[in-house]
Amino acid sequence: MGDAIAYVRFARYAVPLAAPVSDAKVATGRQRPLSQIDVLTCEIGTSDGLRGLGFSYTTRAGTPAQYAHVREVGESLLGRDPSDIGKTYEALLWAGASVGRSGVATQALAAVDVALWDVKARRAGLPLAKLLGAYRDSVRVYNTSGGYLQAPLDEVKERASQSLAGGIGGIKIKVGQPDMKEDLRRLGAVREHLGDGVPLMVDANQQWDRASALRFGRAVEDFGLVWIEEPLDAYDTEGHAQLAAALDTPIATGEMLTSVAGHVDLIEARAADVIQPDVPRVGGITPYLKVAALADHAHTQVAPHFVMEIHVHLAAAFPRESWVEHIEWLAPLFEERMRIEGGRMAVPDRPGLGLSLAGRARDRLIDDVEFHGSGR
Ligand code: SMN
Ligand code: MG
Repeated sequence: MGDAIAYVRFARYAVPLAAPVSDAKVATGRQRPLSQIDVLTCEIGTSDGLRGLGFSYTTRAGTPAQYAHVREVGESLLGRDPSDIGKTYEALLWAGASVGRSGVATQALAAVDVALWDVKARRAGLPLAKLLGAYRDSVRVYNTSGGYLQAPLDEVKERASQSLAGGIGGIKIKVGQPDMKEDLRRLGAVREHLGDGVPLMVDANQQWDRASALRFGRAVEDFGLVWIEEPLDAYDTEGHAQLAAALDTPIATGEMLTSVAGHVDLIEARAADVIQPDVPRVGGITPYLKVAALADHAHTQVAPHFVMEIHVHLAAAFPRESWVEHIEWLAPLFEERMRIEGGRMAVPDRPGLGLSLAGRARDRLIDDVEFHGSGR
């Protein structure tokens, strides 16, 4: 007799940042500084006594809509075999077919999908990376959270030094300000501070036009950057392809895309050297694995965006070694801490994702709902 989903809880949390951060979207006046991350969690309990935890997130807006969506379609999880992830995902897609197969709808399903993968790996008694098939037991890790634009240069340098002293292997800083000279000044100073040997990336958060991106890219060819991230609008596939062909420095993008189809466009157009899918944004681990397989088939690198807690497993299970992104913002929600040493993040050796909700997460709770099966 198969196992069955007996309990589902959805909850939404607001996790404030220690201090607001600004990227280029703030510098160009398109967004306000980011002061919190909104998170949708999904907890699943099964009749075999297994548990699973998944989550999705948004910045600035969206989690209330995701929560409303799973409140409507989530009860239909009860009684389903938690091992049949693809079938269950499809059933939820059909239940919410009116709102489509991308964006808010599938970001909401991401929380469910991640929880189901967590159940599956826990049942096997394996870390998720091992269930999928790991190539390594740790992944190179770079820090982003110290390199935002509101931070004065001295603070960026200080945070970078702290990161490296704490075992982080690379540093990413934000660029894309209206005054490109200011970007180049900060980048030059950080490169000088770190020395040539430290892997360094920049992230323009989509704020250049094609000509500016090319100008910046040419100006920094000698910096040996690991990549230039989101130089252009996230949907400008052709512009990214032209830029990637024109520059030696690798181009990275993909964090904003909310469907497999969006990533297929990038991969087929050879628009990026490094594809950056994000499990919650792309709709879960199930669609992420499709993107990763297609990227690998096209000999393209994959460096997942944000949520290191999930992505360390997926990056460890990808044939080409790349990077995971160290951003500590979700730490208040979880009991466990990621282990970082020698420039690498260790894959947790606990079953599943190796995550549990911290008791103190209750302080960040906004709303929750539970569904209970009749029991068998
Ligand atoms: C970023 C965006 C959204 C959440 C976390 C981080 C950022 C990055 O653009 O790529 O680091
Ligand atoms: Mg980015």
